[in-house]
Amino acid sequence: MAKRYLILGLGKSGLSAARYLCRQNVECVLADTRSEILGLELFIEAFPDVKVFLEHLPFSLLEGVDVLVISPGLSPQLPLVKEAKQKDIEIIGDVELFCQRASSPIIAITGTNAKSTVVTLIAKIISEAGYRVGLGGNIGTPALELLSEDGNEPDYYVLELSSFQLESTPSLSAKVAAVLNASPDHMDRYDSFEDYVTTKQRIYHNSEVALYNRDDGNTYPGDQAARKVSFGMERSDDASEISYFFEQEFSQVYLYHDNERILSADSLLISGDHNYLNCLAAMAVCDVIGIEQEKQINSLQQFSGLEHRCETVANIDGVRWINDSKGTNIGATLAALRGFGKRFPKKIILILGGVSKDASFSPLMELINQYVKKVLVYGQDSAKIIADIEGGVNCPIDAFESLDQTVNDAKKNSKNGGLVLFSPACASFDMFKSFEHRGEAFKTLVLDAASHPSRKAEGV
Ligand code: UMA
Ligand code: ADP
Repeated sequence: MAKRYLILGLGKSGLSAARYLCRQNVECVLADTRSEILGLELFIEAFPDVKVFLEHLPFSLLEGVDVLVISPGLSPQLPLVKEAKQKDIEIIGDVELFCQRASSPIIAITGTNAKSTVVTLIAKIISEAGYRVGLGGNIGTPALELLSEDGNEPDYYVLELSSFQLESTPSLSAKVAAVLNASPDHMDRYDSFEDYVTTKQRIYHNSEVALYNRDDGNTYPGDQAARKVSFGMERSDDASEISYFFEQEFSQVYLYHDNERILSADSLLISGDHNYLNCLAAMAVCDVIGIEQEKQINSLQQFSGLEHRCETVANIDGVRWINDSKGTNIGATLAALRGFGKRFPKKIILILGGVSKDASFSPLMELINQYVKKVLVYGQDSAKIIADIEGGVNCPIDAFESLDQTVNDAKKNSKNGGLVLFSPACASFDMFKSFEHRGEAFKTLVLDAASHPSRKAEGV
């Protein structure tokens, strides 16, 4: 008998699941806890007979339902979802529907940080090597939108997967799967860090090759994959393992694959240890699928980094301004401080602020003490950030009401040869629609301050 679906959550991924199922004439009902949904009108125009429930979602919606398709942003603790579990209704996500249908090899990448950078690099290398590639998942394009209606598939799918998506994707069986790193994030959703790591590790299940980070034990796949490949900051001690790493020789850093020197870090447009790791991860994946090394190198050397990730906004009066708005957790901000710290010791003004997601900010203290001359804090969780770090840092910390005031203060306090690093270590939703919106706001404030120095300096 045909199954009946309830699609819960009508954001990008929920609507993609609804379109996918409705096009196949599968019986489904749509629901969302919100009262207004972007894109819903268009959906209803295309599928006027489908029932949609908004805001108040009674348990009776589950009557006759076989499968609940849950959106990644919705907590499994939502009463309706808990009730569905109690009733033994199958609960899956949009990526699960995709995995059930897709037949080209899937490269699946997760990690607390670096996912978007690494999947973008992999997709760029694959397509520049002449293959067709579908890039999607958490990076923005819902996985189901990569399936074309005529069934013509790309040669490879490259999926960025969040822990939320991995909660509800049991059929994933990747050609290559990677957990790039794991540090505390989304602690408002998971019971513990271990719980979060276990969810990330689901990506390895049934994978052909597992790629992990030797410097981060939480990424180790154990026996979950047929073959293991690893990358890290140093050469592996284990001779039996295929290993990617980088090494400094005099003042030059080189990227290696086993004993073979592949390229000099100076030939790349992106910099910082974290970005060298990202290139190594991309190379490891592309080697598994057999892409020629020369083609990989060409693509890596042309990549100038993604917007809002350690992006240089401007050099103004000898001060470099960095927009790292995608730094939404402590791990990302640590990577940014490590990346810039040695070049700007005690010359960094660090801007933190936003929604903490229940993280502790104390792991930032050591690098703040090494590299930062002043910390500026703004936004919803300012008091928590200050409480977490003030007992352990040796530089001033100032709090501001708005990002505007924060940028003005950074401008007043920065000196020739210094760096202002906007790497908030928090989510953006207290004041902005998204990390992109926050990054654009920061860039506008910086460039505006540059074109009207006296007006902005006065905070008018
Ligand atoms: N929401 C409700 N009620 C509902 C449904 C959703 O309040 O009934 C809220 C959610 O709590 C959330 C927001 O609406 O605050 C969006 O949630 P969603 O699940 O509908 O999101 P989509 O629009 O479908 O986008 C999702 C991913 N969003 C999340 O995981 C929160 C997008 O990742 C992803 O690009 C998209 O699918 C396509 O695959 C975004 C993200 O923030 C970038 N991801 C998190 C992260 O990177 O940290 C995991
Ligand atoms: P994600 O998609 O996992 O959020 P991004 O590539 O968008 O990853 O980068 C998110 C943040 O993490 C940015 O602040 C970026 O500078 C930082 N970052 C990038 N690569 C790494 C890495 N290898 N380790 C830690 N942080 C990283």
